[in-house]
Amino acid sequence: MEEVKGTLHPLTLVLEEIYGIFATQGFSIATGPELEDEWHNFDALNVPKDHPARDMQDTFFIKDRPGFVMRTHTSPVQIRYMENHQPPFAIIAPGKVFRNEATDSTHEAQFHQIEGLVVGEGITVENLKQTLVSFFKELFDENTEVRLRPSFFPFTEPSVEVDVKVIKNGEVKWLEVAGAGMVHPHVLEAVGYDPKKVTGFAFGMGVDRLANVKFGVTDVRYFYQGDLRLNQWTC
Ligand code: 2U9
Repeated sequence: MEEVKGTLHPLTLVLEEIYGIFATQGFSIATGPELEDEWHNFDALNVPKDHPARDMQDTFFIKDRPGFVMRTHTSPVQIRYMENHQPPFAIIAPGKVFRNEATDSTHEAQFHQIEGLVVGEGITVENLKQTLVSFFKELFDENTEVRLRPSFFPFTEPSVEVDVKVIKNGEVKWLEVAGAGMVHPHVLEAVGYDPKKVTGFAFGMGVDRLANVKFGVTDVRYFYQGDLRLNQWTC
């Protein structure tokens, strides 16, 4: 029988590479609970009570624990961090997140995110842009071009969507790889900071999606099926 050698999971490989890149930029790693209260997951992040993300169709609510949800992003980790630390700081928050939605090749009910948060005096959108450009050049290659497009998120203002340019079979394609923005003043106020004194930027990206792009895995669901054929993409 052919010998099958194990490797680290593609998500682990991508995550470890990402940690390395952000470590050289001075970020430390913060983690937190997967079961969250609605205040840390939504209210503190300026997500309105009637926002569709709070709908039963999008979020896993916990029957036995009213007021608790499976976190829909790793942003509550950063709310908890800010409750216990004063600026300046630079952190990344990696981890599993949960969405109550139908699955297909680009969507899973659980996936991994990595978010980043930098808060201090005089932090600007230029700092955000430079951080993301350096990051994607390091993760993909030095010639990677990065494009920011205006967008909207409740927790950032202004907000942008981040695309990287890839050339596949001679064809130019812009792929969306992250969302980002300047932290909304309401979010800074929610943790007791004074938005007149400090500003911050934040970004978020789907790790499964980055692993797709990096290794050419065509379906995010493969990451959770324990199929050893995943090896062929990463060896
Ligand atoms: C705090 C304040 C703001 C994190 C951000 C995004 C934009 C974003 C998506 C990317 C793909 C989620 O995995 S995904 O579906 N994320 O577009 N995330 S800004 O903003 C924060 C985080 C924490 C305290």
